[in-house]
Amino acid sequence: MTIIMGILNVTPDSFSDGGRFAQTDAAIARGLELRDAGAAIVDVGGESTRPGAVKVDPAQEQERVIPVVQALAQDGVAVSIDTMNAATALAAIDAGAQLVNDVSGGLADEGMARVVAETGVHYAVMHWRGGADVAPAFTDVVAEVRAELKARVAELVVAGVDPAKIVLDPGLGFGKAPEHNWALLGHFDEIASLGHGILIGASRKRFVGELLPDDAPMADRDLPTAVISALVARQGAWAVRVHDVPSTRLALAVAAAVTEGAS
Ligand code: PMM
Repeated sequence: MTIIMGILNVTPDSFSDGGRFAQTDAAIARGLELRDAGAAIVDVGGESTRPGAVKVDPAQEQERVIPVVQALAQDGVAVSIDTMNAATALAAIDAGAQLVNDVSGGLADEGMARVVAETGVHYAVMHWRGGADVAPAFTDVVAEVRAELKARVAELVVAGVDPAKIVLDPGLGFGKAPEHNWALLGHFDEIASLGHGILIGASRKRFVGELLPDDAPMADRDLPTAVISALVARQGAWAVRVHDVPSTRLALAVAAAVTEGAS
């Protein structure tokens, strides 16, 4: 059964929530709401990775996320920390985070592998070639992403990370054109054949928005996002990372019912 990772961006410049949850109390309340709506994990991030976003300094990042991680963990919420910084990951693990979600897959901070190895937390390793602003350059996106993720896993294992703790993410929208994202979704099996759980982050991304009229509000992207959730659930995805939990929860229930019907 595919689980839901609810997105909690604690950033003033997050494109998808307009920074509404920048304040700690509001962020904690939103995290609890995500859990109550059906998120098995709440993914707390303090640095926007959207194209053009400014880098935050790790101290500022920690100021944003650590009180939120701590409060949610104390309330029994399973928390993941969305960070590329080893120091932030370690502080979040100390505050109760159970999973590190690293969009750089360990490439941005060479200290990350050690933090993950020594603490024994789960590690979501995303495909990344240097950020959201990197121009898409693929001749065979599925083969290249697969090979690069495989190489990443090999390096992390050498650095001491337990392969059983690694989940992989093809990194939709990160240095990828719409056709690359659709190809990765269409060839889900080839990424899954690496033998790790697969995390998919399609929620509200620009390539999803391209299916809608130009003036469609951000929330209109939740329906196509939920459809993607159902499709990848049918392919055995470990988790989907989404902003709107109720729509994806329903979509996953449909997928589960169809799977049950086929058994
Ligand atoms: N996308 C974003 C941020 N973190 N983490 C993972 N594992 N996979 C993703 O696709 C991903 C991520 C950017 O989206 P957001 O700004 O809406 O959170």
